[in-house]
Amino acid sequence: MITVFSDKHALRDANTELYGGELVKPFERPSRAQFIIDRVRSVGLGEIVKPDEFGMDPILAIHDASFVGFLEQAWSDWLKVGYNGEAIATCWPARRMVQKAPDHIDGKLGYYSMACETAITAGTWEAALASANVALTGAARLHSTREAVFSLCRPPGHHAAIDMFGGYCFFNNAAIAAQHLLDKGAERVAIVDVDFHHGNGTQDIFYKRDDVLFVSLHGAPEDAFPHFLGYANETGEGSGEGFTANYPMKPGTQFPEWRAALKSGLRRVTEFAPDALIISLGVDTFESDPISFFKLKSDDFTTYGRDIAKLGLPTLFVMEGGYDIDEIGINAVNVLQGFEGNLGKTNGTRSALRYPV
Ligand code: SP5
Ligand code: ZN
Repeated sequence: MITVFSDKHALRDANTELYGGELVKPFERPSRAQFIIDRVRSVGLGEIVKPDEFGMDPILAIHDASFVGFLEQAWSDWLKVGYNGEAIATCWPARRMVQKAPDHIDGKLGYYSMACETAITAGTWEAALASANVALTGAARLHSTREAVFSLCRPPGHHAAIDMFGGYCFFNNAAIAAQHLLDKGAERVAIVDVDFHHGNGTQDIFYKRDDVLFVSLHGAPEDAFPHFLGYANETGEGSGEGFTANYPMKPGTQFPEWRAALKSGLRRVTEFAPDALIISLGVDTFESDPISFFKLKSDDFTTYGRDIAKLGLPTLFVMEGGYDIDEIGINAVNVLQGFEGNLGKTNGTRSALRYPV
């Protein structure tokens, strides 16, 4: 399997995350991607390629132009005000307040964010752009080769909504990749989000659409971030009704229950009959992840990679979360090896996509 990777991820290196009332070194840090790429190399997963540049159009196909403009300017706006720390939101347009972007950076940060653990810093814009290009390059390669691709995105993307950043995410890499496949001729794309956290951003983006099926397995909103989306009764709206499926699970959930939810979600994918499958690959479901509460073991990642391969669909893996950094490379690459191991030589991803090139 080819891996798409950019060194520019390292430009996203914040010093602060608000966690438990303290400003700590962020869980989402550059060494995450380093451990994963090291593992890709050490197991010989396949060729590693750099991303191509796609410009702003595929990002603007998903995100509001005003939000993208805000992200581009946020760090310099923050510096202009004369603050010393990293750019963190402190107030939001909450219930019964005016939903309008103000002029001051303090207000803009609140207007364009869904959480405040995520600081904007000097290299954030460039790294987020490179991450989107990693996803787009993966989508383009999947389209032209029909072989599974691993887009080693960092920063992650699935909490980024049409006009909000947060949850360590700025651009929704998986959504941008899905739209790119549709624009290249795919009729339907399925996204299965196996990150521990609910993919609120991806759900938001496709909630009213019937050309993208969104399936998410995650810690239940009662107990887990992002807390305000991801209930089982959220199933889509308008023509999107029935094209969102949520599987919230309780603290302490072990692999058998998680795998049953995955199999149910994968049946939904099969019924949808997509031209391509995107996996939002977070490995924060691991038993010793520091911020999550599922109990998957390293071998379980291999097992579910195999389950995904059984669908026989052209598949793009897009990296999301995972914060047990010592094990992140093993767990992420186990999914990919499980996927490949089940395919043999004449596998589904090598069969033709059903739409013309
Ligand atoms: C991409 C991704 O995985 N983003 C996750 C963002 C989580 N940010 C907020 C975390 C709050 C964690 N509270 C957990 C308490 C555990 N003791
Ligand atoms: Zn996560």
